[in-house]
Amino acid sequence: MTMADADLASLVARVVDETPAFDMHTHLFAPEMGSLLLCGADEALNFHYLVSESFRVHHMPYHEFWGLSKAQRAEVVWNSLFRDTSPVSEAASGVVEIARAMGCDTGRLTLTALREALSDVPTAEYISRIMNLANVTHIVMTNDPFDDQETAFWSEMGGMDKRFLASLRLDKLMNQYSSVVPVLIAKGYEVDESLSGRSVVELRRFLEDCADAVHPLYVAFSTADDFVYPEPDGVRGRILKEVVLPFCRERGLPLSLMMGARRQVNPALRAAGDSLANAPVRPLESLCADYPDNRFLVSMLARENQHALVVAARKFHNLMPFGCWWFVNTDTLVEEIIRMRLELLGPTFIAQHSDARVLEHLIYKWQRARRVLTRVLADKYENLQSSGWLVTEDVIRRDVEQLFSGNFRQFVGLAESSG
Ligand code: HDL
Ligand code: ZN
Repeated sequence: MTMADADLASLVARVVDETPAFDMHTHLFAPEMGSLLLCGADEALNFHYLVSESFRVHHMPYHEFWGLSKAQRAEVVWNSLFRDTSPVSEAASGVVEIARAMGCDTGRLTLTALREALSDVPTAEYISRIMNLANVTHIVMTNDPFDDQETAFWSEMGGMDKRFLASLRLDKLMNQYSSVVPVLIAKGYEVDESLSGRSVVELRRFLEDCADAVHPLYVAFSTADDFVYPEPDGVRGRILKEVVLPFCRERGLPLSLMMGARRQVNPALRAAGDSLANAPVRPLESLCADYPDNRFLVSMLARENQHALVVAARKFHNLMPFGCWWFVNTDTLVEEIIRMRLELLGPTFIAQHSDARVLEHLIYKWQRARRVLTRVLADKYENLQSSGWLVTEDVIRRDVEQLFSGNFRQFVGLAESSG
């Protein structure tokens, strides 16, 4: 029995809202990792997306802005984006959505009210409150083996909040190898810049030791538009071929390639200084073809690359597109990307990740993702139903569960029952 379009749309909305998400890429950390887990109004207003947008309003000299305290910078951002202009950007409107979800009167929102409504201390209860509001069951961290502040906690990872899971992020190893050689040597690994002698064996041991410490769900690194494969003589190409790919295959870990991030275009903006690049997809196709027993989680930063990525995923089932990353995580582009993927892949990809840097980001990033996915899925199911296909609540729930968690869990080999 077919449903009226309006009934179908509200059913899709309810199922999408009710379906928990597995947030497979964030910059959040387990509460046991202390100040690494950011939360509260001042952290939210110091989010680098807002910092860069605020400079377009206040035009302060960079050194003057960075010379302020975090609270003072939050005030500058607040005045620029919420007092002197309207918070219509993705990141600024997200703060309003966070405030509303946390009980503020957003019709007359003030910085004081926002500071009172959010907590600067990520207690277990506060974390649960935020995760429940976002309907997120698990959070995958971005774990950098070359960040001493973070690795200081690695020996205690086993006893941490089980909702926080690890990924092993290798940007420095893959993109700045010569700079980490002395660090690796100091850690007791016999490596050199030319990858001679025992370097390959020792880099493999380094990865094994990292994985034994954090038990990552996947390994990841980002590239700009410079990713070349095969690159038999290049350092990154050799580390990829001789160390990372065999390590991932034998350990059963997908490799996540996050392509098109051009770092520090404006260093004066610090974390906000990165931009994007139009990255080639052909090297990725060759990689997937040459390594059918490796699995690749891929997100691309440039809008221009999204279509080619989806078509590549049609060619290689060991390629799993994920999320709408960073500069394409806007309503317009998320809708475009989700439609493109559904129309070319069906519900066989990972719909979204939050990339949250501040705990409360989970609220608006997932609220936003659910709103767009509801719009797109309702449209697709209406089309299906108009062709006589039976669309039921069970069918919708199965598809949304796959998009929000199942496709990721199956791709990384995580059993459904693991919490
Ligand atoms: O490289 C990455 O994982 C990116 O997500 C960067 O961390 C970026 O600064 C970011 O936070 N994007 O949302
Ligand atoms: Zn990220």
